[in-house]
Amino acid sequence: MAAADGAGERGVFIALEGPEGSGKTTQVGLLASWLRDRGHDPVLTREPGGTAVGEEVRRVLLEADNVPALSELLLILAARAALVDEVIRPALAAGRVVVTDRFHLSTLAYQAYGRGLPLADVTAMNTFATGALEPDLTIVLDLDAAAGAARHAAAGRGPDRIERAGNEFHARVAEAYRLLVQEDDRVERVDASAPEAVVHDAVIALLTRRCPETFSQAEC
Ligand code: T5A
Repeated sequence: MAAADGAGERGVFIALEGPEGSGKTTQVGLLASWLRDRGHDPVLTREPGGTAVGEEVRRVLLEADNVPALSELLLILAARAALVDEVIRPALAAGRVVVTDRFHLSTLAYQAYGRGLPLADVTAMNTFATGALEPDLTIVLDLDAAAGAARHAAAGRGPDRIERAGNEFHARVAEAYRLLVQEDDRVERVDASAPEAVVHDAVIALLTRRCPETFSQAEC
């Protein structure tokens, strides 16, 4: 298998991305079942989170009253550095499939396009935090911000600090994802307004097309 960071033979790294309520957690679960049915033993993780440090950072990010934008970025990258070091790189080195619920595209969408931090600085700091590790394939679940918020409301889920950032902020985030899909050929879009099973089929179609060696016959 090809290594996105030039580290040699390794597993496959998949990121699911998208705005609030776009169905990432749901699709990670469906994808994990699909992978297990085919004999894989995937490593599943989420951001921020996935390590002891990361879960503490997640609590601060989602629950603290006031987190300045630059502090928010640095906290997210602190959590990501731990996740990459403790979970993702070891799993890839062991040849595992790693599926993460959010990764660096979230930081570009939320902290650069959403909060207004300089894109070049956010990109450079992310590269430093991850040692330039990037997913082999990122799938953006594309959904309008209002539709995602409506799903949360329907599920009776109260908003966390970032979800309370306002309609304009979340519209910028959703639009940023659409832009980011166009800028990187390792990023693909799926229409997340479709029913869960239809979205799942689209995710699998992308995986088998983009990573056929692992998921059907040829290479990622
Ligand atoms: N953050 C994170 C940053 O600002 N920068 C970063 O770099 C990173 C990594 C994380 C927060 O941190 C921010 C972004 C976030 O604000 P979180 O709780 O993990 O917080 O937030 P989300 O990742 O957005 O998780 P959500 O639970 O809000 O959304 P999901 O996972 O996209 O959606 P899911 O699967 O939980 O589904 C939401 C609801 O919709 C239903 C589900 O049943 C559920 O009720 N649903 C569907 N309904 C209809 N049709 C479908 N296709 C559906 N799929 C799911």
